[in-house]
Amino acid sequence: MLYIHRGCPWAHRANIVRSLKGLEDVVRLVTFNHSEKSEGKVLWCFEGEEREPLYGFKYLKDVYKKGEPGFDGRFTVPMLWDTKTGKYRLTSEKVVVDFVYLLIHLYGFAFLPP
Ligand SMILES: N[C@@H](CCC(=O)N[C@@H](CS)C(=O)NCC(=O)O)C(=O)O
Repeated sequence: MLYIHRGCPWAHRANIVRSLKGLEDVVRLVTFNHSEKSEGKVLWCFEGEEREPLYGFKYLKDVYKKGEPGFDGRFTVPMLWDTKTGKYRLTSEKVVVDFVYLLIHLYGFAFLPP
């Protein structure tokens, strides 16, 4: 599962890789369209009644905390969530590389040039 926010260029980068590699059916996309601030942190979230499809959360922070209950860092996007293990991959500058290598690890895909 790839969590992004519409306004984040790094998140778009991860999503572009997802599309270029034809992984739309393997990695579901969840797009947050809203944000709030709380205690100096950005909280990516849905507006209104919309909820994230795996657990019904409104906030991305709750997915982070599901993976690591004591997590106290930034709740950044893009965030790649491994639905099999219930762990996430933090993203930083290595997001695309992590993304591709995680998929190779999980699914044994070989990414070769066309
Ligand atoms: N290169 C960044 C990409 C991730 C990032 O900073 N994303 C922004 C949105 S464009 C974010 O989630 N910010 C929330 C925050 O800093 O709390 C990193 O090193 O983590």
